[in-house]
Amino acid sequence: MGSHMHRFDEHILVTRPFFPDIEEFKAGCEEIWKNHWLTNNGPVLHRFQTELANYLEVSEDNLALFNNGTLALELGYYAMGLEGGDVITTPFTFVATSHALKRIGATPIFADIDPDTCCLDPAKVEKHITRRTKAIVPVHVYGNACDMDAFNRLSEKYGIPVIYDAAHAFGAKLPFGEMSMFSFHPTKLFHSCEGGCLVFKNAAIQQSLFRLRNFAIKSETECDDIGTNAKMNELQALMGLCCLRKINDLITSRHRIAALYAKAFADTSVRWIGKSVNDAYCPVLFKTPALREKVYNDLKEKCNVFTRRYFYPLLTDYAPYIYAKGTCPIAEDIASRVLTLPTYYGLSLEDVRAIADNVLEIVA
Ligand code: T4K
Repeated sequence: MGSHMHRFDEHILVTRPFFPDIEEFKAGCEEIWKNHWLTNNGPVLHRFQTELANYLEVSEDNLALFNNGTLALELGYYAMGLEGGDVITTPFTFVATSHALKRIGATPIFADIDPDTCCLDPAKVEKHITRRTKAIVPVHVYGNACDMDAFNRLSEKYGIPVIYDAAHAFGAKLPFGEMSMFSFHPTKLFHSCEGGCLVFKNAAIQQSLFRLRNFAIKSETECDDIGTNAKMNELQALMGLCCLRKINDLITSRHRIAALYAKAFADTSVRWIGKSVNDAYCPVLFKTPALREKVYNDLKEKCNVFTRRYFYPLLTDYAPYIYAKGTCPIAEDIASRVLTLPTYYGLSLEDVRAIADNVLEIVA
């Protein structure tokens, strides 16, 4: 172990969920206890929906809440009629982006990414558009904004919708496209224990989304489609409401941490690739895959710091998508060299500095 490396007494994980003030949460629980209502469209869910719509500056008619981001995506894709079609998307993402497509019987077609943003490259997408293409699904990876103008142009030119997996982009205030999905998983900068939300242009699909998340039950005696159970419950909604009150602090702390990493890695061999609007993640790129592995392992074993290789392996290395292996060389290269460093509300700047110094010591 290098003489200057710092070993943390308590382990540092890549992220840690935010816990709101417990008294505030307890007060909300008391209300839920009085209401005697736990799920299925309860009053707290409605309040969360209203406050979220205000925060996102959309009408409540253009938003729907779900019990997690994956089911939000699945039902969003389904409501947009993507089943049976091809959908052009990125392999450099969490598996949920494509799993949700496969689960409704759509076929993910993978196009390569832009090495600067790590997001789907619109120029690469165009080559894959055929008569079977039903949509484009880019991901704002790490909260880095996709080239939305270029995707808009493709959408208009070919008459196909763009649906953003914005799981990482809450608080980034980016345009929503035809539809955007936000994940409220506790590893995200904003959360509701588990949860997810869709924001969509066409308010007419809201009712079908509401039905689909409740088994597609239409009335006590009618069920007209194959829906699922994707309802957000009252405790999730309460957690969301409590976290929303702290959203500005949550984002500010992410910005401070990212700025410090960026400064520490400036003019070094470690490339800071955070171009994120909300600094949800802190990704860096190493010169070689071997160096990335060394940093990942040394941080874990010698420093008690547990980073993550988001997103490695690439989706096209996983069994369901192996048919596309080797088709996206830029994504493959970045997946083999990237590492996301710890960031969360409550991580001290002193600790960030020590983590960055450890990284620099390991690569020296
Ligand atoms: N699209 C994209 C682009 C996504 O990134 C995601 C989710 C989705 C769609 C789907 O949205 P959701 O259905 O999840 O709402 C984690 C999350 O489980 C997943 O939500 C997230 N992306 C993905 C990027 O990260 P893992 O397998 O890395 O989770 P895990 O359990 O290893 O946790 C990560 C770190 O956080 C660990 O160091 C432990 C720590 N942790 C985690 C939890 C849950 C805690 O300290 N406390 C906790 O309560 O997937």
